[in-house]
Amino acid sequence: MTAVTPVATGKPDGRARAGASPSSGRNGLVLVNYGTSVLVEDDAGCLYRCVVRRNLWHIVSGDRVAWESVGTQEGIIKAVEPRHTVLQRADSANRTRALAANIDQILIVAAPQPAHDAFLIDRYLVAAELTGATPLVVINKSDLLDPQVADTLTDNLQEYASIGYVILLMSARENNGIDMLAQALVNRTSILVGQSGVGKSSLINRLLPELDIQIGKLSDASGQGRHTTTTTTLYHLPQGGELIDSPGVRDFRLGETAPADLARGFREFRPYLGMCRFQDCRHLSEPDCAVKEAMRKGAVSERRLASYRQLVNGMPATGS
Ligand SMILES: Nc1nc2c(ncn2[C@@H]2O[C@H](COP(=O)(O)OP(=O)(O)OP(=O)(O)O)[C@@H](O)[C@H]2O)c(=O)[nH]1
Ligand SMILES: [Mg+2]
Ligand SMILES: [Zn+2]
Repeated sequence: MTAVTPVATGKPDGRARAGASPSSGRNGLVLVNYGTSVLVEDDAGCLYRCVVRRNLWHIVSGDRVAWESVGTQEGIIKAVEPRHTVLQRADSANRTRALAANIDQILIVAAPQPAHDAFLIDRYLVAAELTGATPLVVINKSDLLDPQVADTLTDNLQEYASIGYVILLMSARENNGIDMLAQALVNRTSILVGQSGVGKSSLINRLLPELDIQIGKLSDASGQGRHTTTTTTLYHLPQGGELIDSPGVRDFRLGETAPADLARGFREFRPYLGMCRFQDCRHLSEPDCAVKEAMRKGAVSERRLASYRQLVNGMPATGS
């Protein structure tokens, strides 16, 4: 018999409770996917390790599932409910894989260290826009903001703020800005994404102090003592709402996306879409392009248009 992994839920007792009496046809929420099995929480807050058949291997944290119990703390997944949103990425073979489901907000975490990557932030913003989740840009490690780094970071942040994205500046280390983050999470399902080492798990530790997730050590040259997150895990927040921690990424590839959809993913382009000379304008080098004209007038940033073009050019040929 497989033991149920003890995952703190952020509920008062903070521990997995033993399963109720076996019955069939139950509903539940997927907290963690381990590959061939998942950790499911039923409506009473009890945790079960459930086997996943091959045809359902794509289920992820945040999925609502129908399952059947086998024994007291185990089960089998029968079906997955339709998702209202899904965050997905493409692997190196361009196959799309879901990362988390039914999320309302995507918290894109960046920091002065490791150096932020505006193109990566742009790709997450597009993914959020296209699935219908609200993106928030979270800048952690504000305690490390020296004037040099602050300049480029501030330029990028102003760009995002000017097109309507919410930016939250905080320090998990100094416990600054955490209340503001907590408020933004109430009664919503949110996921933390971003590069490895930006402090995603450290933020969860601040929000759920009883959890004590082991966190990574960026400066540990030996590589020992690193606790980089390896599984995507859903936690319940004490004030209501769910927060999903995810492993850090070096790269985040969008799945195959048509240029028209990519353009919609850049929210500041929207007023100009449909106004180009050609109906199927891809806003690359076509004449009389309204998006390019908007850039000339300063309404669209040159850097964001370059990001969009890099995405269009990087898509497989069938994506056009
Ligand atoms: N100076 C400073 N360091 C921080 C802050 N937040 C986290 N760190 C440090 O940054 C390192 C990485 O933190 P993690 O929370 O493990 O980062 P992560 O984003 O979860 O990393 P992955 O799990 O690999 O994706 C640790 O050494 C933390 O102590 C902060 O606000 N300021
Ligand atoms: Mg982590
Ligand atoms: Zn155009």
